[in-house]
Amino acid sequence: MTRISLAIALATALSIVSAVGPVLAQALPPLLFSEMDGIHTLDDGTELPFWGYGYVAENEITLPAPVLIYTLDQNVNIVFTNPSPESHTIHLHGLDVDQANDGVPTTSMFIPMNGTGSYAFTADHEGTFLYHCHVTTTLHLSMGMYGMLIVKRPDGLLFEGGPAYSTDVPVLFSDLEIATNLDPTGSFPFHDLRPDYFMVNGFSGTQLEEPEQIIHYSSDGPVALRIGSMGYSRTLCYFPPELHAVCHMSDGRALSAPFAADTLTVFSGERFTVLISPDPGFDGTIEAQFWNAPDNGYEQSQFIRVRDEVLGLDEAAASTASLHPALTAYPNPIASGSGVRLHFNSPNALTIFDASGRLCHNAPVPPSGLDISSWSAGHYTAHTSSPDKGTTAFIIQ
Ligand SMILES: [Cu+2]
Repeated sequence: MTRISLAIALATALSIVSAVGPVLAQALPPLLFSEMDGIHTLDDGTELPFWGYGYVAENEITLPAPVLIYTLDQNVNIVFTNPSPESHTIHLHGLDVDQANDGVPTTSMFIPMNGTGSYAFTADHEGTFLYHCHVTTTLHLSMGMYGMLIVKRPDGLLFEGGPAYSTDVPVLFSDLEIATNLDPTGSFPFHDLRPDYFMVNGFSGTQLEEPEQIIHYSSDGPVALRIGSMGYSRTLCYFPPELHAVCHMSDGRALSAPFAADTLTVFSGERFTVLISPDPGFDGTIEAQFWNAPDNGYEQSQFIRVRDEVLGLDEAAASTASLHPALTAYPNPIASGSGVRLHFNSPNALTIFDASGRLCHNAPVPPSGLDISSWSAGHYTAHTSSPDKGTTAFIIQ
């Protein structure tokens, strides 16, 4: 591919990517630098120090780092300078690069203070990948040195012989522990790290309701969610049935059998590519539940809004339930005692009966879902109050 055609292909890919969703613009060429003096503002106004990467051209580090987007078979050379007071690297997580360019410092190189290095590789597999610093990894990762890397095909297919789609939206989960970021030189047992903040692309709470964080979709085709985690928490995603979510790729490879996903568990370092084909007029959320690693306890949920672009940036649908009166439970079936919570696509009160006709629930279901951990295995039916009068069945296994 000539330099000009490559530039056109990249520009086309980037304009597609930037059409919707939380995407950071890509500067070319990818000259990256790192610093250790970032300040990240959280949803509650808290400002926490972080370490990170940024584009040299923008002279600013971000949390997470810029999304790096390459085209399949592109020869990539990431030039990385480090004016910060400690050594850092760029580890290309999940990419099959050679050892010298892998960013594991002891087997490739450190980039010391005021040093510059480069990481060269051919982007020979399409998929969703990550990058992060590999120096004292637990600490440098906790401090914020991570980002997403996407390799796209120029033909608009997700992978060779795979489905076509319209747009890419990165969805990177991560978390922050206040104590670590305030005192990175303190001694923290990382196996017991208990994050205080849980983020999607660096944002949480009402920040995710900002127009630029909302995934706007059109009738052009499915949206590819590039899901990854760089957090210490386990993240459990809930996809409402109106999204018709199908997981096609895992850890940078196509799945031999795509599966319809109403839930997806994402551990640190994992990546999934999920296509969503939302119903027209949909305006709802994907819930991301964060569960801590030390005792697998539920911590918090973040909500990623998905909205039909015909509804505009600020105009919410009057009611998703009125647009989609068919009541649905998700996930369904659901495992008892799994800690997973049951959701419904209705804000109305529900009455739920078990197979013997016993009343099990009669109230609205909270946005965090219904705790069914103490419910017996079996078949249940749920009925909405007016105005929908919808009914659905679900199974607890
Ligand atoms: Cu580092």
